[in-house]
Amino acid sequence: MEKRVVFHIDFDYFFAQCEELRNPDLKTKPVAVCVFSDRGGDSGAIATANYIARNYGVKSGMPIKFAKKKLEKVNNAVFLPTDFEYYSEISQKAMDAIKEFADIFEYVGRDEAYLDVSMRTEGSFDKASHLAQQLKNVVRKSSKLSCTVGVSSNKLVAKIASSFKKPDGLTIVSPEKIESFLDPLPIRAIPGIGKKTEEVFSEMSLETILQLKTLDVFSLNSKFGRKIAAYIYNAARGIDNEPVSPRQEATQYSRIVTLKEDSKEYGFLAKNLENLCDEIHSTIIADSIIFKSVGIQFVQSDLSNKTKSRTLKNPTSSLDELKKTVMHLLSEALEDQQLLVRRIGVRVSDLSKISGQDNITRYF
Ligand code: DGT
Ligand code: CA
Ligand code: CA
Repeated sequence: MEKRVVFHIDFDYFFAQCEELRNPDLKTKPVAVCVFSDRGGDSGAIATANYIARNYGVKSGMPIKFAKKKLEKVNNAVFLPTDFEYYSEISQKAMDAIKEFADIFEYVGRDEAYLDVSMRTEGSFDKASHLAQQLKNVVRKSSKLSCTVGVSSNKLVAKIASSFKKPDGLTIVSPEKIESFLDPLPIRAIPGIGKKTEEVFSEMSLETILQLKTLDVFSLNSKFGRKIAAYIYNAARGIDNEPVSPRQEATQYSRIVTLKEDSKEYGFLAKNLENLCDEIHSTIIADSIIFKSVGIQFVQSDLSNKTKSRTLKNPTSSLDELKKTVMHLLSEALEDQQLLVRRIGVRVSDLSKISGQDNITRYF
């Protein structure tokens, strides 16, 4: 078997970076993205903040009131509500670009993914380092996002490496460097070890991973139980055999855009849908996918949704057929249209791989 090479990608200050993307003026200001609770006022928590706001002590999970206090004396601080749909749109674009770099792509969440690149790098960390740099450039070009990449021979160390230097970081830990990389790190650098577990070790005067390694598996067992103990014991030694397992964000491909202006005019909507069809089509071709269902979606001026869909006679990857179906659905949807359309989307589903071109590293 080839040596494994694994990337962990994490988008920097993700929600806040997305907000900066659509409003570049924010880049020079402290920005906090807030999940306002339905109790109104400032009740709720900070989802994330850009690095300027972090410098003032604003953190994910912190009550909005605390964050406002921290930024009290800063007159240009900006507090924004979340817009998950928009963040997903950005994420999807970036993930589509990222997938192209993987032998096996594992979607973890909107701002995170693992890539197995063992085959294409032939197990070489030199090649991996170039590939990772290239990937960062492509993400920057295609979606204007900065991300941080960790590279190692397993998922665990790749993940730890990606949180080592942020934002816009790239940390490469080749197998022979794993030990010297991990040893000086604080124990909480191990994913899953939170405040509480850290305290247990603190009470034993254990602060670093090097110190953690002085505990034998039996003492760990008695403190945490067999399963967690085994995880911690192995993690401290950089051992992780978990494969990167092919996982996509969904069993469908979809694209949605916010229209330049609200509208219910066939021509204008058709033009937008056509672009979306082109975009979707290029990704399904790249992934050797055929689809059997096509749908369109309106988000209307009152934010309500309207969808239309159709199942085709046979699975296809034809752009013409996609467009023709979408235009039929559009006419159908506009028949009794009252409200203006604010956002419009296309989706294809009922997917399968084009037979004969199956690529074992990617499936649904
Ligand atoms: P970083 O450190 O540059 O990766 O910053 P983020 O903001 O990307 O942090 P990350 O990767 O832990 O989380 C990704 C997104 O998940 C983040 O932009 C907002 C959301 N998120 C993270 N922590 C919290 C939280 O405590 N509460 C809520 N509501 N959302 C969170
Ligand atoms: Ca992140
Ligand atoms: Ca993350």
